[in-house]
Amino acid sequence: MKYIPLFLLMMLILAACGQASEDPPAPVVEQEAAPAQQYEAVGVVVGFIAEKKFVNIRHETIPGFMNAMTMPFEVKDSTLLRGIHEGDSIAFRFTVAGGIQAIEKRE
Ligand SMILES: [Cu+2]
Repeated sequence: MKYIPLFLLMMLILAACGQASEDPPAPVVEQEAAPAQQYEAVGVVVGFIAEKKFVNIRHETIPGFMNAMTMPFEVKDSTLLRGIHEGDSIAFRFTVAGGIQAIEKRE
């Protein structure tokens, strides 16, 4: 009965293969960086801080981000604040890490 050991060996190999294939696949690492989430908001300019590197804004509720409040926002580039004055109603777009990316007066 020489075929029995061979049969058992085959079973062992198959079992080993089966075991290997049950290992969870290696996680796929997402290499593409997601673009930073941008938020749109409206508010009123309350003041400027540190040579217009920051603008204090009384902003309305920003859906999915925060309730209405007055807070300073960093500005990507102080030239964005040209023509923007205290008391202006504004619409602006920002990212959490990059600050205000665009700002404009509202009618
Ligand atoms: Cu806020």
